[in-house]
Amino acid sequence: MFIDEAKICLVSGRGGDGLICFRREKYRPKGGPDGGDGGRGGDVVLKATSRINTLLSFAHKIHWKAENGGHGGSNHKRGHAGNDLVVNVPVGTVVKELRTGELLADLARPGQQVVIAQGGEGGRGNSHFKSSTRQAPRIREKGAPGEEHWVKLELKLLADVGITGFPNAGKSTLLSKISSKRPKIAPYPFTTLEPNLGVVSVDEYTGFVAVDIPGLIEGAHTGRGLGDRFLKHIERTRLLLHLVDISGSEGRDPLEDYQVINSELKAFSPLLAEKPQVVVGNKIDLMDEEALNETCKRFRAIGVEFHPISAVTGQGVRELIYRCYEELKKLPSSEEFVESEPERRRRRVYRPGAPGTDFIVEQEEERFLVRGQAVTRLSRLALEEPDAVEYLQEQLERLGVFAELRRKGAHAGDRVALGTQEFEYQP
Ligand SMILES: Nc1nc2c(ncn2[C@@H]2O[C@H](COP(=O)(O)OP(=O)(O)OP(=O)(O)O)[C@@H](O)[C@H]2O)c(=O)[nH]1
Ligand SMILES: [Mg+2]
Repeated sequence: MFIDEAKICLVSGRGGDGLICFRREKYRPKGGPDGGDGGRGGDVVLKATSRINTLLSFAHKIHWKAENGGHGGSNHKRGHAGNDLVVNVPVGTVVKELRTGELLADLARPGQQVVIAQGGEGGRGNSHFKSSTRQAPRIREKGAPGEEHWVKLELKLLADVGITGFPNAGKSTLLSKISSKRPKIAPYPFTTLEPNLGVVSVDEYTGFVAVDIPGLIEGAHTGRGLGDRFLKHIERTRLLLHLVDISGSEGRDPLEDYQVINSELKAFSPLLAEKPQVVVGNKIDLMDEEALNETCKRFRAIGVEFHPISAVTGQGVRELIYRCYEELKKLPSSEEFVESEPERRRRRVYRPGAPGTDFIVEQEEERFLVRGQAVTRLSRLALEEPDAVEYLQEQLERLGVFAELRRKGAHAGDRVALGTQEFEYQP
């Protein structure tokens, strides 16, 4: 089955915890602190590959998690870094934040990759907390939790030419004539339910990719028929092949059909409305010379010169292929179609953190919330040791958090939340 949308949850690894440990040496009973740091958690990376072309693998597997970092060891030994999880997606995958719809990445080239969930930092071991006043600190940090992101993947197929038109116009018939693709063809509307890609060869060495999408009808942009769900697949094509059944075999007027499709394209996106078109009149085998001339004249009156073909007999089809190829040559080659060198550089999705470089205090019902870069680290202190509690108090005092709490009207005994920690305010 062709799957072009998926909703998945990506979770990076959590950082390993720091360790409290002291050096043991013969003849030196009181060694210094040597607890190592936890390792970083693994990132979750989405990477575009041309080896797959559907999002099928995400239909049943929703949760993807990278490895956690290892805990710190004695003798300053750092925990091992968690392995990154590299998730392959087809080229043309667009990644959006599920909740907000915000665009996170557009993986249009093979090899392109992006870090969606960054691994948690490892916690520091007690060797970092030694000071003149604290020779044997029993202080350590826990690893930062991994990030969890629900994202929506959308696949936009990459093709040079998009074939569009009413149902039954003969789009699939044409694709089967010009490529080795054999889509289903039938004399009823909406035969095609999912996009079909076909490679069209112009000569021995050159070719282009065409995509046949389900037919459009008037009101498709409001959801009529199969709606405009598939139009996104031709948004990225460079050229539209607008196929019109000019024989009137469906009892409709070809000129009207042509205009209806154009207004549907326009209603969907200005990008589609402005895309260059080759207008093609199909089913000329059902018409006599006179009827064909008549229709040509009517189109010409609105400034449109269509290319006459019969997708069934093949009349005019070869010329059409050359015509499309010539048009494509004139258009800027969009880099999406260039199999570029795999891009090894990783882009990271940046999300705004708590504002400023320091901290903010907010009152929330019964408690005060302290957030900000300056205090994130502190929120990871393992408070099971009195040393750590003391250290936390010193640091909060030093940063001015206590002063800010006082200013905000905190009283002795009020609850203060710092990350996942909660403690009582004692001025
Ligand atoms: N006589 C004649 N019939 C054609 C021609 N092209 C297509 N047809 C017929 O028109 C009918 C519809 O063709 P399809 O290729 O399935 O049309 P489509 O545009 O893909 O239709 P949907 O997938 O439903 O949107 C079939 O019965 C085809 O045999 C043509 O050039 N001449
Ligand atoms: Mg079809």
